[in-house]
Amino acid sequence: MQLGFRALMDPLRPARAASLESLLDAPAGVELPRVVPLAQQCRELRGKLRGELLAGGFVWLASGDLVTRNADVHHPYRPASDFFYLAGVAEPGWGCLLDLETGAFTLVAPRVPEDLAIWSGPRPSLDDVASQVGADAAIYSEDVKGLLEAKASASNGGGGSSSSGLMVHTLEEMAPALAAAGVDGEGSVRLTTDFLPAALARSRGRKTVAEIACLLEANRVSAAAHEAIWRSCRPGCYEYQLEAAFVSSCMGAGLRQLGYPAIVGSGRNAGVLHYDRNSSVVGRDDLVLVDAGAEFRCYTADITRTFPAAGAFTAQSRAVYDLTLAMQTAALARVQAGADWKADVDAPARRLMLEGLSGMGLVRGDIEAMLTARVDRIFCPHGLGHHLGLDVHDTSDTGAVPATLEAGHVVTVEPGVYFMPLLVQRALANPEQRDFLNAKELEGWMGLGGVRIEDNVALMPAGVKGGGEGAGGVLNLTAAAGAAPKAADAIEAVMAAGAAAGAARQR
Ligand SMILES: [Mn+2]
Repeated sequence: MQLGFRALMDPLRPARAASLESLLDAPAGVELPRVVPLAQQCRELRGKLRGELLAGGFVWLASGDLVTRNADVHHPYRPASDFFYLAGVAEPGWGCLLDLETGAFTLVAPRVPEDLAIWSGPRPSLDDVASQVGADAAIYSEDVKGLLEAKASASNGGGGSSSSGLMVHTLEEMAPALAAAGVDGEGSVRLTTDFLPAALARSRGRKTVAEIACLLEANRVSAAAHEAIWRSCRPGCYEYQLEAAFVSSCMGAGLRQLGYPAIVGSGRNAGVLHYDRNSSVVGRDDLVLVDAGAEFRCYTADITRTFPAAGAFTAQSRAVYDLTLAMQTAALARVQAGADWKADVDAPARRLMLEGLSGMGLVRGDIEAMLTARVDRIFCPHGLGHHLGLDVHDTSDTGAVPATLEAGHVVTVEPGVYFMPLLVQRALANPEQRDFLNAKELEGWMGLGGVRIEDNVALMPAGVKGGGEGAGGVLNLTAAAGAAPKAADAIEAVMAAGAAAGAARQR
């Protein structure tokens, strides 16, 4: 079904239309960011955080402990994001101290019983870990108190030290680990949680090129893993078997952990936003929505693709798919430094969705009136995206939802069109919304579940070679990954090749 979405796109900035294709693929002439040694990456981030905390004193962060799964079994370990950001260490029970005056960085290791080596193998040597992440020293936790008290008595006035003591900046959830090392905020070492949360949010919200390189690496592996699912999908399999194909592809490529539980929803499950039961049988006529991403150095990709289980879109599923892709194309074209997320990126995509649904005969009436009545929210109840980094819903000064886009921001762009029974039923019972819906026609679309298409986009920091401010500096990390194409025809082609290879193996 041709609905003429291109004509509906109405770019806010006509000049940008010419470079639209460059947003969909790796922009020509843009040098892709490269992963740098971990020590270099962390040293730069420590310097950046120091710039956010103008006063002196120390920063204390802790890696966090193993989390119990059941009895004496633990979940796979993942360090606290704020700790890993500065320290680059992925070991439970560690801490770190950043001297804000000198920049000296000290890792703090837990003292563990020697017998633990029998069960868990030898601990890494303190010096090895310190040199790997560019730390100036590594000490055991019993030496933390002495280090801080010596610093407090050596300093007299200025910076973070004064007659009232040495200031240690930390986060509420990380103070207990410091207390366990004998520093409880009484005496000459004072603790404060007033400044560090905002400083971390500001710093983490604007990525360095090295961090963007980590996200690109996560995207490379994750995009290829999405394709692996398309090639292996056979109707009649369980959703979790597609999840297994994703995990296998990521681990095979060297990335062991996902950034969040993989969402693999077929049929109506595709319309469940955070569906991760992944336990249904995939039907021949189903669309399958997969939202999954692996972590590289704890930086996660967050990619969504939707494909037809049997390898070919129907006219109906193709119409919804193409509409969603048109929404994403329109939103991507507006991602640039200075753009207002809600007005410039989110709103145009919603307007476009209502135009499309209207063309399909599913809604009717004036588009502006529908937006006022929040009819768009029936079919797309979530925002167009969020910040992305060490956390899948990453932190920034405005929280996970972007406000005004800036150089250094990395965001997801993820429009969706869903047919959720609960939301449609509610709308049909709502006098402000029901007249906009074509209930009879909608019935025939509910089995589709939904479509979401999600890419990760970096606004390259100013001064980066090949990037810089403005449109030229916007890099679609998922497109640059060179896998998991979005055009419906391209998806069908990958699936056809996968099916042919599978048949050849069977012969
Ligand atoms: Mn997302």
